[in-house]
Amino acid sequence: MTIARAHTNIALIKYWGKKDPTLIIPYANSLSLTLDQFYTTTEVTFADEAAHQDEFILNGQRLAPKATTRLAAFLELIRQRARVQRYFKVKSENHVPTAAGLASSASGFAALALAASTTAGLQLSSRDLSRLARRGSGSACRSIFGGFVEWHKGYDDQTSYAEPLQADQHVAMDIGMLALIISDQPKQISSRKEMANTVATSPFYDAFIQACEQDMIILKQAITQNDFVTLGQIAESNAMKMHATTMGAQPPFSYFLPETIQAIQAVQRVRREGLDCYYTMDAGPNVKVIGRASELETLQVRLTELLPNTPMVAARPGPGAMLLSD
Ligand code: 2P0
Repeated sequence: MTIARAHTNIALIKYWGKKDPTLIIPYANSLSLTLDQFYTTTEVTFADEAAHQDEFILNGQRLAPKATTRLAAFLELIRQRARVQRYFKVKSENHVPTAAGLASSASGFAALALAASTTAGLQLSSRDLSRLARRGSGSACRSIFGGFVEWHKGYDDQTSYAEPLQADQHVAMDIGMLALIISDQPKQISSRKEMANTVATSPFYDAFIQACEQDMIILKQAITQNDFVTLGQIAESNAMKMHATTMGAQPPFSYFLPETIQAIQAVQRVRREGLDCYYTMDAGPNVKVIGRASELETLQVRLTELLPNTPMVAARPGPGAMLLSD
């Protein structure tokens, strides 16, 4: 039995849009921070010889076959590479604090890539594991690594993978995040669907991709120079540019809820009061606040005064995917 664990990651430069939807090759490089508080633990074994499909148990619940198409296609890819015929039994637990409503496809596919490829007898380098995880979900390729991670868009299956920034660079930064739980409801439109529609219809999309290139240069410089303020400013700006693309799409769409705006205004207010903090958002209404790890508790106390009904979870940089047992 193989057990693997992978942590989720939050992008500071967002991945939004696929050049190749089959191979999941993005239009731009992205850069994320892997977090310690949210992770998936996945156990994989071979099913009995007689089994005629893969079996998935998520958080103790067996998934219906129609909910497993994407997972089964991913395992099929591993079977082909390893030249094995046997189906798999997969048991997965998402350790995301109750009602967090945070995306789990990144940690989920990263943990599954490691556990299933190990079970199948593939001994992949971290880079090849990252390439494999990418085929399950784009952001999963970044969860193979800890700390600050860049996904190089590349141009084909071989050249599109994630890579950690130098370990000494990420240890130097005093950084953490507060996840503000605005809503725990399933998202209205999946990121996969909305990013495809944005690429196809939004006149702002090209401008976003160009901005990502510039933002990436400045952000990487900020990490190297341990410049927290510039990092926060760029992350905030990049996230809002991503969300602007969906408003320009046809039909226009936004992941914002009224409470999202209130949370953003609270972050802006705390910043005016003198505590450095910045917001970012992914394909949902929740707000992640980037703060200094050493000031995270103070930040949480002040934001809780301003947003008393919003649960918050504090997280710090987390590790890459790991085997717990093989
Ligand atoms: C990111 N997001 O960089 C961006 C920002 C959401 C907003 O990666 O279709 O679940 O499986 O490749 O990885 C969410 O997209 O999409 C995502 P697929 P994924 O974190």
